[in-house]
Amino acid sequence: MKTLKIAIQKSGRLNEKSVELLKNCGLNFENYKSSLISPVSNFPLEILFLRDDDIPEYVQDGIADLGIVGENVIQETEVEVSYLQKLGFGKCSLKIAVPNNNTITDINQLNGKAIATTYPVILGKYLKEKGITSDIRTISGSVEISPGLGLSDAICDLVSTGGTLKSNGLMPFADVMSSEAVLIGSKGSEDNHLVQELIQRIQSVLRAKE
Ligand code: PRT
Ligand code: ZN
Repeated sequence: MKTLKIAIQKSGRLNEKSVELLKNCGLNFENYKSSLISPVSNFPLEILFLRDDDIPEYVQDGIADLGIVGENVIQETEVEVSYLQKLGFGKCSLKIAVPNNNTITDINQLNGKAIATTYPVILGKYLKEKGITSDIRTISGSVEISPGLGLSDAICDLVSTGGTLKSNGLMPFADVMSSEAVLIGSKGSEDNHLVQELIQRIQSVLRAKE
């Protein structure tokens, strides 16, 4: 029987909940922070610990059969994978936010404005649908400080509590997408009976939490 591989985040916001979910599925494995791969002793499965950004491609390319990652990362990387199950954690929304003292009241006023983001693909599609042409500035982090530094007129970033926007003098202006952690699989992985078995275990863990 072929051993399956599931990719989860090595460290960060989704790591703990991903590990907890798999443990609650009755899977026995060591959660060594230093190892990149952990065998499961009671199921033909190996766990790969990766940067979240790499998970969609690993799954698309079949290096991992399954992955747990935020929908935002999947959409941004534009991979072809199967969505198998929403997991109910890692919830957040991708929002456009503007400085509190702004004069923007209508989304069309973003025309010609500079928007800083780490999500240029999703933001680009959203603006195109609305017929808006903005100057999308892709930066790799600390997006929230960019309006204050005069680098952009607005930002597009993930928001959960809203505390980060607030402490940077920004207010949410438009919802681009909502996201949560999902289980994804390589195309066709859903036909594998071990994958089916895991999905069923995950679904009963989720049901027990309701
Ligand atoms: O190292 P690696 O590349 O694996 O991790 P990462 O640093 O890229 O991601 P990480 O661990 O920060 O987030 C992993 C996933 O968690 C994201 O892709 C989302 O799907 C999900 N998630 C849920 C969030 C948030 N909530 C969130 N609030 N990801 C990031 N944030 C950040 C946001 O970017 C902003 O800087 O938190 C800040 C805002 O939080 P609030 O609570 O102040 O609104
Ligand atoms: Zn990342």
